[in-house]
Amino acid sequence: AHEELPSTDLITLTRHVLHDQLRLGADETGDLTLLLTAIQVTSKFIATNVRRARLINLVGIAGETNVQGEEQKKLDVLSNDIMVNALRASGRTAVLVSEELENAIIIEERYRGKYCVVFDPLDGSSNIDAGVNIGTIFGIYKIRPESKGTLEDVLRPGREMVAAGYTMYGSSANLVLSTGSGVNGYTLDAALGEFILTHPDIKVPARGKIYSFNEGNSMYFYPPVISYLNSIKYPKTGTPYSARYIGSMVADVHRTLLYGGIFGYPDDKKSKSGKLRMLYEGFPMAFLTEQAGGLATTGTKRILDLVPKHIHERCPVFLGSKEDVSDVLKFYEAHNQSGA
Ligand code: P6P
Repeated sequence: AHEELPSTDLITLTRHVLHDQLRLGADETGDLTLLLTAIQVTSKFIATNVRRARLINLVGIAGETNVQGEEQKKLDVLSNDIMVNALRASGRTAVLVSEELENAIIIEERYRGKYCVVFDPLDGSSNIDAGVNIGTIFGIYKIRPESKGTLEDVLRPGREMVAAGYTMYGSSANLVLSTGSGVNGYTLDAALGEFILTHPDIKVPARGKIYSFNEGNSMYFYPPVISYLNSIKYPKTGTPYSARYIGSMVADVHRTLLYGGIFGYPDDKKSKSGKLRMLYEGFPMAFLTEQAGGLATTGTKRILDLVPKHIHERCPVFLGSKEDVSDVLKFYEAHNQSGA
């Protein structure tokens, strides 16, 4: 049989974002559209390298040479270089923050634009050798008025982001994006080299039946987390939740957005601020979750209201279905009221 032919009315990411820009009104200069196109290209490039890595063992450690005798770059280092170069070359960025770089990059005058991009180029990369889904996570701030691009442009609450998204590299490449008016999912059609709209207007179910925590940290969990988990594992009525934990944030969040339930990486006695990074893991995933009708909290504060003091600051994360996250908040409130 013939391969499924695409409909004649293909909604590509570029077309969909352009439509968004037109909807946003004339004042949009197309800069965000161009920036998102640059990000789209990096996702395609990284997807190719991730797929190849599994074939020719590209994932060796940095410093070794491969069969061609080339300097071997770890996939996350390579992905970082791909993103930094493409974002700089787009001429639409002023400040870049990467999980791979100790310091922020301030783009030189010649290439400077009006957006700041914070990103984890290959989150979950420790899972590559096992063939587990990994991903690129990004968040975008518009530069503050009159600013030439400084750290202050990214040390801002997540609620000031204008866009956020991730690309998950698995059996296919899925790009999930919000520019502030809902969440859409696109799947890479490698033959066309285009991301095609496959999940329009993603909405997190009000409640799910899946919880996603690394329970290997249970001995360090604080009481509200232990009480919450017990309430869904040993429910007084109904059936227990299912446990699903992939250990790759993009994969765990993607499932949570589509199926509902809750993903959590709380702060505990071992990780005082949790493990996940505020700027380029917490904020983008919280932005997407809220845009999809869910909630994202630290347990005591809305994640998007946090203000990072430095670019690699960590924060606790509970995100997902509104009702499931509200249940966690009840245990934190009860705990705080008891003052225990
Ligand atoms: P743990 C991957 O290393 C990562 O940064 C996230 O993608 C993932 O959610 C988390 O860490 C997993 O951490 O401690 O459960 O292995």
